[in-house]
Amino acid sequence: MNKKKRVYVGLSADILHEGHIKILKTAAQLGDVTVGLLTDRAISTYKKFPILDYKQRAIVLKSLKYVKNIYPQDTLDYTKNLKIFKPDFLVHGDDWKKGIQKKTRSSAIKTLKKWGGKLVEPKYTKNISSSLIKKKILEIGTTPDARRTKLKRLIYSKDLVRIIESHNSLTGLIIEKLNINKNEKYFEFDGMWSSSLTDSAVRGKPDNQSVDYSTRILGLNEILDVTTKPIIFDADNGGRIEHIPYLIKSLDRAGISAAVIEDKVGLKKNSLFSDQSKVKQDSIGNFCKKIDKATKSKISDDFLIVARIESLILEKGIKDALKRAEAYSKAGADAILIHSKEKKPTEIFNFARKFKNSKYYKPMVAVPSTYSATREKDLIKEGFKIVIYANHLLRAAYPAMLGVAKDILRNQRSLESESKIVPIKEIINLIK
Ligand code: SPV
Ligand code: MG
Repeated sequence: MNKKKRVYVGLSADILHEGHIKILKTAAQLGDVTVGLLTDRAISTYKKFPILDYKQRAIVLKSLKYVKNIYPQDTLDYTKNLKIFKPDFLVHGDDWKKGIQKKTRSSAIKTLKKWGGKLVEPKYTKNISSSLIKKKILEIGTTPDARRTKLKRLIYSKDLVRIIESHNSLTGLIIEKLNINKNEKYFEFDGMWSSSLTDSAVRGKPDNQSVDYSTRILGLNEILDVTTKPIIFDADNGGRIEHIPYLIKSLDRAGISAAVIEDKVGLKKNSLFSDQSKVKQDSIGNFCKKIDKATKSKISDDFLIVARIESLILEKGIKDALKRAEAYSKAGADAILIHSKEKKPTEIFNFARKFKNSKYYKPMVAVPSTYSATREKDLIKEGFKIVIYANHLLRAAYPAMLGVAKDILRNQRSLESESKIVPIKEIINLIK
């Protein structure tokens, strides 16, 4: 056994299990082991976001007798780190011969060849994997602290945090569980938007704060019961300044990650209505006081206050939006949501280009409801950090329900609707 040999092992090691130990033991028998520890960003490109952050995972690994060094691996691809360490051996479980990591394996083999490095592939340990354990953890649930902090971690480690509206537990479960692989990349929704519009619509009420915060938070609790992903709460204009501390504390305590507060006053009207003539925007001074109050009401540092600017909705122009963004940022907002109801993203992109270079820059949030042709890659290019698909699951459900209800009326039976609805078995299996 030559202890001088260099051995490289790429790991996520979010939940350390016997499969990892087997690999590390094999690696340590070959030489000095450097673990290329995948960063949160690297992990998010091919599987679920890690429960433990990079630092926490590094501490655990460092204490193992098989591990000599730890080095960050910031892509799923090994090439960069292999070139740095030029290991004699790369050790990886043989599970990567199939699936999303197949290409990564081929490029690692090609790179190793350059200096005669060898790939060692211990047999994959069956019936144990982080993904399996995570599935079990989902069944147990999460803590408010772990859920709340996730949004901040996602903002730091992903190019774009992808959020979609959830108006009940069932939509929450879809968001929680759905993921796809496309072009060797992993895609999922990172969290949920608690929308005032859809929260009101499912209760048959207009989006004008007829549904009060307490009712909405009760609904949120049901979503919290069955999911672990972060939630962003649409707080409208936050209500009266005197009430803000109670709202923020309730949300924060429940494990919600952020509250979006918009700079409008008076009777609330949804921003996507074409007639905004009676809608008033708050003064900068007044709204800054609200932001300041909200910021000071946080219990946890990880809870984020997002200031939502309605200048473009109210046709006040980019200059006004920018002035407000800087003021709100100075007042303590953690992020800025710039809203628009244009068909094209031109105005929010013009805003973003300027705000990106401001010394008061904060992460920007986009809500592409009307400019839906805009791709996520373009939002990333313009510097947005969060995208919110604000109402899409309700908009999907409503026509589907209406169509089937109509068909049953027309046919006086439900047979003709069978092809449009899922078998009862699927619903039973969905919720076990
Ligand atoms: C919501 O979803 O309730 C929002 C976004 O606030 S919008 O409907 O575009 O105003
Ligand atoms: Mg709303």
